[in-house]
Amino acid sequence: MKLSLIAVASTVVALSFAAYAEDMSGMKMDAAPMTQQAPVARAAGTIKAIDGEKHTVTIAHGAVPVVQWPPMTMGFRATEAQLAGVKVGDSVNFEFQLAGSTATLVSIDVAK
Ligand SMILES: [Cu+2]
Repeated sequence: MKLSLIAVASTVVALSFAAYAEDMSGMKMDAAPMTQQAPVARAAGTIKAIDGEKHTVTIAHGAVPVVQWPPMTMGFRATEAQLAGVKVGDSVNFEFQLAGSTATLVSIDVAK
């Protein structure tokens, strides 16, 4: 963890590391360091709602230890193509990236 923090710090030398550390103070300490590209997490769940206007899909998902989530029902940002491939009630396996409190789908597949 320390080594990866040092690696991240060295990539943001153009920025103030003090400000960076301050931004991170509200985050869980064992969460991955925030970089331009958040790590991709995987989860499984059931589609509860689809909003084609807001481009969100509400999924009741299981626990996601990598981001310290218990099972919950929540919205994910999704592309039109991702929304077109699923319907309410589908069991899905999906990948997402978390940026702050916004979770964005990377991929979503209906479980066979
Ligand atoms: Cu969640």
